Amino acid sequence: MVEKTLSLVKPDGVAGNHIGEILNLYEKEGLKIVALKMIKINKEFARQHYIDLKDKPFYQELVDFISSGPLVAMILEGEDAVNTVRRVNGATDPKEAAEGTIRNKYAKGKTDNTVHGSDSVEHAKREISMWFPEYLDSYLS
Ligand code: YYY
Ligand code: MG
Repeated sequence: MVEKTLSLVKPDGVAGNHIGEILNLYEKEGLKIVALKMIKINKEFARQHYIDLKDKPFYQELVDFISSGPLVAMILEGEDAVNTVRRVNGATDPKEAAEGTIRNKYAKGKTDNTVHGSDSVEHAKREISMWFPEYLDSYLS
């Protein structure tokens, strides 16, 4: 099924000059970048993005990290986009990320792991409406 998903190049990926390579990896998989922006989010927005993890011991550290500097947010569209992005991103812990995945190449740790990808079509819809309200207004209404 053709789906949309949300991907983030997290602050470590931006600081490390990996934006171009990451976009290239997604495009090489046949995914279309249909919306794209660089922003720095505040802590309240970060808490909302990761609300499902609010009871985890690493929640505060995660919120601090994702709001620590500019990041790149995008909507990717394509066949099986949710799973495709998660496969290209690699496992959450870079030590477990397969060869050639973004996290294998660039991620330093479990928190500063370079990229985010929505984990389901349902969550992708929620995340897209949070990160790209203007996209929903202009393209999908
Ligand atoms: O979807 P994914 O990003 O691969 O992992 P999640 O389990 O949704 O966790 C979100 C985010 O939380 C992860 O990308 C890094 C951070 N995190 C962490 O800092 N420490 C952990 N033990 C697990 C996850
Ligand atoms: Mg997740």
